[in-house]
Amino acid sequence: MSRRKLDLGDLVVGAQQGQPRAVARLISLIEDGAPELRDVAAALAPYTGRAQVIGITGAPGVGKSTSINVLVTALRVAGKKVGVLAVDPSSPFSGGALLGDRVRMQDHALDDGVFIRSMATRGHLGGIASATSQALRVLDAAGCDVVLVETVGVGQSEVEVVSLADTTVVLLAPGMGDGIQAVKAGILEVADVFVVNKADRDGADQTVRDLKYMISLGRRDKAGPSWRPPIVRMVATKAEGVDDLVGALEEHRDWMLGHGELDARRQRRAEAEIEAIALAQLRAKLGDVRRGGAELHPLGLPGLAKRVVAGELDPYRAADELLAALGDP
Ligand SMILES: Nc1nc2c(ncn2[C@@H]2O[C@H](COP(=O)(O)OP(=O)(O)O)[C@@H](O)[C@H]2O)c(=O)[nH]1
Ligand SMILES: [Mg+2]
Repeated sequence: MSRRKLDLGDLVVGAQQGQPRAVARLISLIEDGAPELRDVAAALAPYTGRAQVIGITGAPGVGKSTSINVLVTALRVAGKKVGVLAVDPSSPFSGGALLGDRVRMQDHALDDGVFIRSMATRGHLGGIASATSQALRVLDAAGCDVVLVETVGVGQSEVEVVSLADTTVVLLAPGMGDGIQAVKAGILEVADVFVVNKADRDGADQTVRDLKYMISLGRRDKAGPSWRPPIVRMVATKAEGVDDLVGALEEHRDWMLGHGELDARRQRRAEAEIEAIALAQLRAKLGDVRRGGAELHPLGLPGLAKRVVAGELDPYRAADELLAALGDP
C-alpha cells in the first residue's frame, strides 16, 4: 500500500518534470479508471490551469491528424511545449483510426517537447469526456503550453469533448457534404475557428462560400459581443495555411481574454467535470443497490420495489429513501 503510494508520488513528480513515461503511465491509470485517480488528481491540482486547450474536430478523413502534425511543428518553432490527445469516443479500445493518427503525427515521435497520446474509454466511470479532462490535467501539469485534442466527428460525444476546449477548431473539406453535416451536428455553434482543409481540391471555394453563408445565418439571432469565426484555408499535407491557423488561434485567445470568455469557459468546464464525476459515482452506487446492496439500504432496491408493488410505499417516497441512503458516505 505505502509502496504503491510512493510510486504514485514518483509518477506525479515525474509528470511535473515532463518525463514522457510518467505522463503515459498516469494517462493509462485514468483510462482504466484506477482507484488511485483521486490521489493523482489531488496531487496535480496545484499545477494545472496553464495550458491552452484547443479542440480539433471534424468528420473522419477530413485531415485532423495531418493538420495537427503541421500545427505542432509551427508551435514548436514558436518555442511551445505541446500535448496531443487523440480521442476516439466510439471505440472501447485504441483501434486502427488512432494508429493512423500516430503515423500522421510521426514527425514528432522523437521530440521530447511533444507528448502524443491516443485515448479510448476503458474503465473510466465518467466516460470519455471525463477521462479526457483528467488526461488534460496531466498534460497541463507536465508543462504543456498548448494541448491539442483531436476528436472524431460522432454526434454527442464529439460535442461533449468540444466543451473541454478553450478554442474549438472545426475542419471541413470540399466535397464531403460537410456544410450540411456541420449544421446537423450543431457544430456551427461550437466552432471558434473554421478550417477548410484540402484546399488543393476542387470545390474548396464553394465550401468556403457555403460556410460563410451558414455563419451569416447563424449570427442573426445572436446577441452580445460575438466572435466571428474566421475561415482558414489549409493544405495540411503541404503545411499551407498553418501560419494563418496559428494567427487565428492567437486572435481568438486574445478576444477571449478581452471579454472574460476564457474564465467563463473554464468555469463551465469545471462545473461539467464535477457534475460528470458526481453522476458517475451516484450511478455506481445505484448499481450496488440494484444488486441488493444491504449495506446501502436495509431493503435494497428490490425491497423498496416490493413495498411499492404492495402499495405500502409510493415510488416518490421510495426514491427519496434510496437517495438518502446513497448520500451517506
Ligand atoms: N489532398 C489533400 N489530402 C489531405 C490533406 N490533408 C490530409 N489529407 C489526406 O487525407 C487523409 C486523411 O487525413 P487524416 O489527417 O488522417 O484525417 P483525420 O481522420 O481527420 O485525422 C490522409 O490520406 C491525408 O494524407 C490536404 O490538405 N489535401
Ligand atoms: Mg485522425
